[in-house]
Amino acid sequence: MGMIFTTLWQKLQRKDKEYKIIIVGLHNAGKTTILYKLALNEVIVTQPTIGSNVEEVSHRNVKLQVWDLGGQENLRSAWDAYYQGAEAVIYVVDAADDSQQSLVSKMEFFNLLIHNDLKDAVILVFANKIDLPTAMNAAQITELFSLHEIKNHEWFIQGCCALTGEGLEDGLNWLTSKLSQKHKLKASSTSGKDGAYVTKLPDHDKRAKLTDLTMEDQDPRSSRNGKEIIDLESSQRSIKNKKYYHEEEKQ
Ligand SMILES: Nc1nc2c(ncn2[C@@H]2O[C@H](COP(=O)(O)OP(=O)(O)OP(=O)(O)O)[C@@H](O)[C@H]2O)c(=O)[nH]1
Ligand SMILES: [Mg+2]
Repeated sequence: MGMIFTTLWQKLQRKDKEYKIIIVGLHNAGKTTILYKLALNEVIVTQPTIGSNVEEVSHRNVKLQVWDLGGQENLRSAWDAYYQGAEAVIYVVDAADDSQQSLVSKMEFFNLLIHNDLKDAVILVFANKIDLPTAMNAAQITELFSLHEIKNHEWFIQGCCALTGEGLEDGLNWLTSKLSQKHKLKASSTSGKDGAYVTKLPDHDKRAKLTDLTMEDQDPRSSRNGKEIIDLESSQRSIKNKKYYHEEEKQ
C-alpha cells in the first residue's frame, strides 16, 4: 500500500514540476535568439537584453521556466540575483568570438560554477554560431574552457546554430534527461520505504565551507583597476580549492 502511494506521489510531483533554468553568457552570444527559437521555434530580431526575458519551454514533456539574462558587462554582476532555485545553467559561448572575449567568457563561466546557489545545477554549454566560418568547434571550446577540470557539476557541451536550430534539440535532450534523473533520485531519497516521507534537508552549513574563498579569489575583476587583466588563474585556483575541500569533506 505504501509503495502505491509513493509511486502515485512521485508521478504527481513529476507532472507539476517546472524546472528553473538560466541562460547566461556574454552579450551578443545569442542567448535571446536561442530562447525564442526554443520557445516559439522562430528567429526573432533581437535587441541587447537589459535585465531578463522569461519563457516557458516544454521539451519531451519536461517543463522548463527559462530565464535569459542580459550579458553586457554592467549587467553581469546582477546575474546572481537569478541563481536561487535554478536547477540548470545554459551557458552560451559565441564560438566565433575573438580570443580576448573568449577569455572573459571563461572567467564569467568559472565565476558561476563556484557560486553557492548553483552548487547542484547541471551545466549545458552551447557553443553557438557554428555556422560562421571562424567558429571553433565543441572540442576546441572544451579545451579553451578547461571543461574537463569541472568535477562538481555535471556538464555537457553542444555546438549549435540558433538561427537554424541545429544542435539545440540535442542539448535540451541531455538537459531534460539529467533533470528528470535528478528529480527521480531526489524523490526516492525523500520517501521512506513504507510510504512515510522523510524530508532530508541539505547540509547547508557544511556546504557553505566549500566556498570559503576570499572575495578576491571569487571575483577576478577585482584585480582589473583600469588594466585589462583577466585573472583566470585565480578562477581556476578557486575551482581547484573547491575540489580539494570536497575531497577533504568526503574523508
Ligand atoms: N550567425 C549567427 N548569428 C547568430 C546566431 N545566434 C544569434 N546570432 C546573432 O547574434 C546577435 C546577438 O544575438 P542575441 O540573441 O541578441 O544575443 P544575446 O546573447 O541575447 O545578447 P545580450 O542580450 O546583449 O546579452 C543577433 O544579431 C543574432 O541574430 C547564430 O547561431 N549564428
Ligand atoms: Mg539577449
